[in-house]
Amino acid sequence: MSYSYLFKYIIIGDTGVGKSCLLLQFTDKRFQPVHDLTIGVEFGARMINIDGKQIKLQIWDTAGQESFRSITRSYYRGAAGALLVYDITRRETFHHLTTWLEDARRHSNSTMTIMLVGNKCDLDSRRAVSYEEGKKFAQQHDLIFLETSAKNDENVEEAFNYTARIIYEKIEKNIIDVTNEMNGVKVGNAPTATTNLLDKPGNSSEQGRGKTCCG
Ligand SMILES: Nc1nc2c(ncn2[C@@H]2O[C@H](COP(=O)(O)OP(=O)(O)OP(=O)(O)O)[C@@H](O)[C@H]2O)c(=O)[nH]1
Ligand SMILES: [Mg+2]
Repeated sequence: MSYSYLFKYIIIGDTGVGKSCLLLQFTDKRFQPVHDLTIGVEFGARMINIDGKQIKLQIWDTAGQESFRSITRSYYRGAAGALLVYDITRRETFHHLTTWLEDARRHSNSTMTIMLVGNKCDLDSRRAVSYEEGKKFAQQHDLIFLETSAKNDENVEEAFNYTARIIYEKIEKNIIDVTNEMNGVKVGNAPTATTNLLDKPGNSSEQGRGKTCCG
């Protein structure tokens, strides 16, 4: 399957916030109720469609546990997009965003697009961080923002797609230099417009998940 562009993403945030579940919902349309702790880094991929162009998303799902932090750092470089995730029911995961952001900014390229994701919005009765607080933090730090539920598949597509659209617009405006692969974008060989038949999970042979190093 050819694509016009390949975008590399990284998913970061504290352990247990739902990073792997967001990826699983996006690639496989499934929810995993048990915390299957990520060791090192896992990998997922899916095709999406923007303005009639096939875009392949290659997504690195990192381990939130502190002991894996140095492995995570080596994945920032070469990412075009990052999903920075916290859990709306656990306030400490929101507090730690500043540290995550410092790490992301220090180790990534300057054009990386960061989407702030407040996950588990289905657990509204246990909410510890308001929507407004999330939104304000995003505005202060120049991030895009969405609340999601990996469980109920709310805003999951949007989180990945919205990030891709911003990256796509940065390419169109020459803000991202696509000749430098360290910017997390690869130009493919699909010159013509395609239908969006493949813009669905489960329909693409390019889709997949896997495990990589565990340091
Ligand atoms: N209610 C609810 N639970 C969720 C949601 N997303 C994830 N969970 C649960 O939260 C737990 C942790 O999810 P994971 O996706 O494994 O968390 P993670 O961020 O990948 O954690 P690490 O791999 O340790 O960094 C699991 O028990 C999930 O079922 C959600 O949107 N709503
Ligand atoms: Mg995980």
